[in-house]
Amino acid sequence: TAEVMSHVTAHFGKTLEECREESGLSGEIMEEFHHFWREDFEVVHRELGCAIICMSNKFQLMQDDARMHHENMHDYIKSFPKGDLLSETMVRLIHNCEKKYDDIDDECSRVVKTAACFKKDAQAEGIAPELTMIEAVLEKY
Ligand code: BOM
Repeated sequence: TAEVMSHVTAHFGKTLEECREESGLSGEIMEEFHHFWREDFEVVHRELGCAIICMSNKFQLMQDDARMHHENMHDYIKSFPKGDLLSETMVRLIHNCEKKYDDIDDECSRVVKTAACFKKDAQAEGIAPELTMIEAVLEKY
């Protein structure tokens, strides 16, 4: 659900600042992580892919090959209120997108493509959060 996704985004997004340097993601490209969900934010920069890898590694959500760690991602989403309602859908959507870009060798480029695909599919499934929903839960984390 979009409500659960707002919690996941707020929590995951807290690690962005720790990952700015190594990913090279400037504030010009992305000011705050939850802007990921803005309709007018384009998920296209390679640096964002590098940042998502760095952020995911804070919670062991990726394997060594920068592909999703299914079990850990499942458990991570389930750790949020009503997370069990979202975990299976989210793992399925991400994995489906991951497969589409399997031929891209550069990890940061592959992850940003996968993330853009995931954003689009999450919007289509009605589980993309509104910015106001995320802002309402930011203070919890
Ligand atoms: O193959 C790489 C798999 C990783 C793709 C990442 C998709 C999601 C990243 C952007 C969206 C974030 C929203 C909430 C937190 C997800 C953990």
